[in-house]
Amino acid sequence: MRPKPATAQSAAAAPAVTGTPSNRVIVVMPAYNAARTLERTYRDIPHELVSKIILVDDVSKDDTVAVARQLGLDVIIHRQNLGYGGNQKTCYDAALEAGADAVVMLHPDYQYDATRIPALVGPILDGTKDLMLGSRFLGDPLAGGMPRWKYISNRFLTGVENMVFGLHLSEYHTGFRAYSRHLLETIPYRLNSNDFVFDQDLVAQAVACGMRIGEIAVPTRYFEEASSVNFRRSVIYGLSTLRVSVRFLLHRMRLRRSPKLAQQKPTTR
Ligand SMILES: Nc1nc2c(ncn2[C@@H]2O[C@H](COP(=O)(O)OP(=O)(O)O)[C@@H](O)[C@H]2O)c(=O)[nH]1
Ligand SMILES: [Mg+2]
Repeated sequence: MRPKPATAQSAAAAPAVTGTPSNRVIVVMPAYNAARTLERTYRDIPHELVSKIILVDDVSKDDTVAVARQLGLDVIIHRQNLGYGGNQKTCYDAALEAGADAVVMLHPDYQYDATRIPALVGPILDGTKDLMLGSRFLGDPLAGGMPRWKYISNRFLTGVENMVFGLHLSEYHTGFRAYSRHLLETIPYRLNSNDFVFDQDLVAQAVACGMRIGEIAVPTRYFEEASSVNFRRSVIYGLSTLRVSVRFLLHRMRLRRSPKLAQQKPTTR
């Protein structure tokens, strides 16, 4: 059947600027207490490239939801706080449901430079990559205010993960990422941790499922509202990251199969 030509009326009903239907870019924001930084983050998004912005609120104690609604975002509210990983599960379910071809995860705390979205998502849209990471370590993270102890632990964990995954990435601990629909439909991200280590679970799954991974340089920005992860949480995160690496090795060596690292049954695409 030939597509109906757009009428003036249907064109008027369409959102002002969207990605083309075959290149639907959806930005997801896992949010927790982001009221003070959300608008700034939103303003930097290249809206001409993005079809939809979905914010999932993890029971914030501030006005995150009110600000998000004022900005016209699609807002989903958790009934209880699930944590950073649990929040992302809702984000990706919603983005797939909304027909995303590429999904960008952007923290609403203004920590990452949203003007870099076109460079980040480009290799997904042209079909050359399935996972893109915005790396602060291709620039100068210390000059951007990254605390020295975070810098050192990031370097150490990245070295371990490069060895285990057989890759040469400059960092795995960025919260600025883009995914292809194919990746999100293939890896069982619902089985991942609800905590911060979700991001590392996801990279291990991407490698185990043969996804193509790339990175671009992004600036580092640290300031008061940009990070809630204190030393104790970081130690837990570091140990959990090492556990992800061990699980991956055991799976690869066929010593202990992990359901997390197996592909999902393909859905109809
Ligand atoms: N701390 C925390 N952050 C959450 C939660 N759900 C979603 N987030 C979001 O996750 C992002 C990362 O958290 P953040 O404290 O900035 O971590 P860091 O920048 O890696 O030190 C923020 O943008 C939060 O808005 C949650 O339950 N707890
Ligand atoms: Mg942050």
